[in-house]
Formats: sequence, C-alpha cells, structure tokens
Amino acid sequence: MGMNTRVTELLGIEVPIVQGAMARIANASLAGAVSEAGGLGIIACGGAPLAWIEEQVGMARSITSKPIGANVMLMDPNAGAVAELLAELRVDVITTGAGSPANYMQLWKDAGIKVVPVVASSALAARMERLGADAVVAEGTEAGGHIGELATMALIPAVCDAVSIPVIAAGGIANGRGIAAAFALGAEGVQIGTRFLTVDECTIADAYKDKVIKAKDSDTIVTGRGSGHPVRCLKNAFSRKARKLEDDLAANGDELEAMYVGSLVRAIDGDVDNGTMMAGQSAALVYERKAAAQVVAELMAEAQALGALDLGALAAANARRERARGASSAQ
Ligand code: TUI
Repeated sequence: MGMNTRVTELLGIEVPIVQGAMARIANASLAGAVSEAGGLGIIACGGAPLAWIEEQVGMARSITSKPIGANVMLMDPNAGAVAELLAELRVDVITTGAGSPANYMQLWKDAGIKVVPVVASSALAARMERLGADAVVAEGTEAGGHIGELATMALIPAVCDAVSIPVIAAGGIANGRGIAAAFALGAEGVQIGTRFLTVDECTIADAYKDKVIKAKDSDTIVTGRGSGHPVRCLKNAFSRKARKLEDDLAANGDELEAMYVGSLVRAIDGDVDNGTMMAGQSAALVYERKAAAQVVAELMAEAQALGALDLGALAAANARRERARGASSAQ
C-alpha cells in the first residue's frame, strides 16, 4: 500500500493522505486512527481550550507512535496561545487555516515542527513558500467549513506552478478517483476531511453521520459570504434560515450572531436541524461507515488501480513543470 512522494518523505508517513482538520470534530480518536493507518491525523485546535488540546495530543500519542499533526485556526482569538502550546508540545506537523501564519512560522520551525499552511490561492502559496513553509495544502471551494473562491480543478495546477515546495490537494476529494485526479494536477498528497466524518473513530453523533451519507451533490450550502466568512455546510432548516437572514444583514446581524453561538457543537451532539453540519461537496461520495484504516486502504488501492500513481511518470511531469517555471521566470 505504501507510496512515497515528497509529502510522505517530508511528513514521515506511509501514504500521502492527510486528514482534514475539522473544528470541534477532529480529536485524538480520529487523528490517532488516521496516523496509525499510515496517513497523517490532525487534531483541530480551532475553538478548543488549551487544556483540551494538551489532553488530545497526549491521547493521540497513546494511540499511535507515528507522526501526529495539529491545526491552528488563525481567526481564533486564542490562536497565539495555541501556537505557543503546540510549539511546547512539539507536535510533528502544524497546518493552519483561515489566515496567514507568518507570526508563528519561526517559533514552529525552531521547535523542529513541519509547517504546512492551508491556502486558497497561488499568491498566498508563494508567500508561504517565501516564509519557509515546508509544503502547502491548496484547498478548493468544494471543501467544507471556511472556504476560498477557487475550485480545486483550477487551484491545484496554479499553485503547483507557483511554488517548488510540495502541494497537497484538498476540496472535493473523497475516493481514489479524486486522489488520482489530484496527482494528475500536480499534487503529491491529498487532504481529506468529509470522508473521515463517517468513520467509526469519528465521535460525532450518528445523526450527523447519517446526513453526510444521505447527502447528494446539491446538498451543501455556503453561508456567510456577505459577512466575509463563507462556510460550507449541509443544507438543513438552520443553514437555510441563516441564508435567508443574510439577505438583510443590517437588520438581522444580531439574530444571526446569536444563532451561530454553539451551532457546531449542537450538530456534533446530534441536533441536525438546529446546528451547523460542516461538510464539503464530496459528502455526495460518502456512502458508508467503516474503520478509518479501511478507508485509507481503499483510497490507496483505488488510486493505485487507476494507474495514476506511476511515480516515475509523475516525477518526470513535475520536473518538466519545474523547468518550464524556471524558464518563464528567467524571461
Ligand atoms: O480553515 C479552513 N476551514 C475551516 S476553519 C473552520 S473553524 C470555523 N468555525 C466556525 C465558523 C467558521 C469557521 C472551519 N473550516 N480551511 C482552510 C482555508 N484557509 N480555506 C481558505 C483559507 C484561507 C482564506 C484566506 C487562508 C488564508 C486566507 O487569507 C489569508 C491572508 O491573510 O491573506
């Protein structure tokens, strides 16, 4: 099952699959299972108390001796304290989302941590490379949660052409076909969130998992575009109401703000009508509940069966791209 790319080498993992950080969802149970299966599990620190983060990192380390990552949500008012705690805990990898990690990059690098910012444009990817990022996750708008504008199909090759560090593709990938497609676009790894929502080790309520499994391709909605914080989640009474209220933000701002308080946790606890069920468009491709290790094995088997992971061919294609990039920037 093993398959080495610059991403597996950099992160010290066996298969080029990173588990997406899902706020209030991705805990030690999920991250430990994905890492133990050979991918990189990520503990999501967004909105979490420091004591919880420390506890979860410890628990993940008791589940697996393989590398473990953590994610810092940069819009979190507590991001600075989380950044320092993770440096002290010396997690193996830090990914960041929803902003620029410029202020923490040196702290983490000095702690020997691999830094992998999540970006939604080639401009930010190039900035992250200049700041010393070890790799980037390029996340298309198909993803769940807080999203950018560009679709994965256009974003991944643009980011690959803009940087020399390895690119991990995210947004809309939930099976081996998606992995093969991402590699064809130049990525050397994938980040997958939504597919891991329904695995046995993911501790969200069964009702939330059932909604992901039932979702079709048109069953996600983006709220918050008007306020500058677009978030993709499953359609339900709550997200439809939020979208309606957004039509008159000036009049409904306070009501919206009150609605959102605790809405992630409500969904996670099973209130699928009154909570925010973050999920990506790839929810349409999630059909069942099984163990994380089984999902990882299936993803790799399917990607390899597609013949798309011919590493010799991919290395040659990437070298050609790199030469073309050098030639064009020398002009
Ligand atoms: O961060 C994410 N996805 C997230 S964070 C999150 S937590 C949350 N909780 C409640 C309400 C809202 C959010 C849920 N999902 N993905 C990574 C990502 N980062 N996608 C897009 C970006 C991004 C966008 C703009 C990164 C940087 C950026 O601009 C940075 C700059 O300073 O130029």
